[in-house]
Amino acid sequence: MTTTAEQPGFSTGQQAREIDAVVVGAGFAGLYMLYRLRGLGLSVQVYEAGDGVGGTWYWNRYPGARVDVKSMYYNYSFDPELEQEWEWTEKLPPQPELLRYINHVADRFDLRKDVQLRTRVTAAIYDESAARWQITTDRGEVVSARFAIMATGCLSAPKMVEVPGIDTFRGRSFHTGNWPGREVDFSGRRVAVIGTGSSGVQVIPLVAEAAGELTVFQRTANYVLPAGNHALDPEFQRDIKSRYREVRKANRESSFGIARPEATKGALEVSEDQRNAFYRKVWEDKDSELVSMLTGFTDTLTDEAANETAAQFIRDRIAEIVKDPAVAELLQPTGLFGVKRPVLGTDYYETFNRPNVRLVDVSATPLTAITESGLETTQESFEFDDIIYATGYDAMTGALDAVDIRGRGGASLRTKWADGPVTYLGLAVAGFPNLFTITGPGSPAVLSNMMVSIEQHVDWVADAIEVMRSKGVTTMEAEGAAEQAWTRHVGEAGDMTLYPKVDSWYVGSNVPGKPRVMYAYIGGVGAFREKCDQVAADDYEGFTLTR
Ligand code: N01
Repeated sequence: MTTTAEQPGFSTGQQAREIDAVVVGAGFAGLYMLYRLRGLGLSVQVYEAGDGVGGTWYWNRYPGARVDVKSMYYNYSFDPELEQEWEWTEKLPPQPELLRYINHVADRFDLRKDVQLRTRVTAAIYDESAARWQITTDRGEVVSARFAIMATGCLSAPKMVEVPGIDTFRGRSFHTGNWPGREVDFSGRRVAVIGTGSSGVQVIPLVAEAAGELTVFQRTANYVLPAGNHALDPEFQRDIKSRYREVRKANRESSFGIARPEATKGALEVSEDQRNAFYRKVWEDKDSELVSMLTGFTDTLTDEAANETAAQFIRDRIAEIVKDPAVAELLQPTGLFGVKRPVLGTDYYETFNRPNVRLVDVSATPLTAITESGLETTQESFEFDDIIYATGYDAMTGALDAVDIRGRGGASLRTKWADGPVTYLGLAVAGFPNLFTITGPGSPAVLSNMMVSIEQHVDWVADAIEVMRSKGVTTMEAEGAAEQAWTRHVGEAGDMTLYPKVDSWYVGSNVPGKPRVMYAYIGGVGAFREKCDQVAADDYEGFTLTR
């Protein structure tokens, strides 16, 4: 909209590049934020570093990349026609289909005209006298916006290995989270994959099929459950579409953003046979969810002995699949199940039966260097044509830390978060008025179906901006006490579970020097939504609104 004096607190539209809102990132979050803000009549500029929209599904173009939440639940719910007209083809859609979907959304709602691609936001500086954000890009542009909305993604700042020599390697190097947009041919080549998280588990079987030799460098074995992916049954798709409102509501009110039958008993309250029958059903059922194994009993995520029953069931399956007992043993995780991100795989363990695949345990013999011709561990030198880094992300805070964000008094967000992120509801930060983080640290985000969390956060922010406008409010800012209390609550909720007991990116331990705290809120998307709605209903309790 062209902002006018009748709408107090908004730009007058007289200065070039004075706009209402900047949105950083054009993934699922950024595009929906644009859609909502445009619906309110705001002038919006979206900046996106990639040369296409899609966020995660633009960058993760590696072979085998696919989402591990069912297609029917991993899509936008905001437009009833969109959700009816789009036909999903698989239970777990592959990256190209997801990218087609998000491009379809961009075209269908004419979103591209406000998205500037190939542009990275480098700084966001708050100008207190004007109550506006000065946003600078790597193209040297500066815009002034009333609102700065960071839709930068939770897993979008790739992390490399911490050994010297990465730039010296003369072969081809890839990071799964920054994969080229062309097909990469591995036929007959000697390939290394470092990392066995979700990305490694997806890429390894497909590279193994093509490569001459594949060497997998594993530091921590992962619990990998069968994905059970299959072509989507048209009847199932029709059924969900016929009752989508009810399905969406149930997902929104659930814990993980995927409605599940409520568990009533602990794993140790039933007999071993009953327990194992449940685990086997989940393992074999092609309609299982990523969270099925976690949600069958009340205590899998809170009680070590209960957790161990699921862990042992999976170890036993690994031993059945992998023929070489020494390799099987290396692939069997020893830690807790499910509190490091659970992983779905297709033919993952079977891949280690192939004659061209070797597993190297880099917990026993750590990587020491990347060399011109390959890499070295404490025990051996390896030569490769290609190295694939499936080494993950500086999660939750990495993409925000990459921007120089300065609030009141020039205070830096990086400095404020030096001991771990402090936010109110993962949405806002004291000292940073009118800056919102979509699925920011301290929100359920990565501990949920991301689509449910993204839509909830975007809707909350858009609704708040609408209320501000109707009441003539210029700035909305989290109060220090509210964010301290919320951040404490996020930590305490984590402490009631087994999550903090395990090294993982959920607690920041994958990045050397990163503060060890709980980066996401485990209280569940249903409870979190209620809290956010309550805050709004109570005149934005915990926020200071300035006229
Ligand atoms: O990253 P990760 P990812 N030396 O951090 C290893 C989402 N996702 O990209 O476990 C040796 O999980 C590291 O070892 P360790 C999903 O939320 C979803 O796989 O730290 N190894 C680990 O094995 C997921 O959780 C989908 O000991 C090193 C691996 O690299 C998140 O993204 C698909 C090392 C990193 O695993 C991140 O997944 C893909 C070193 N120096 C991703 N540094 C789906 O929807 C790291 N490692 C299916």
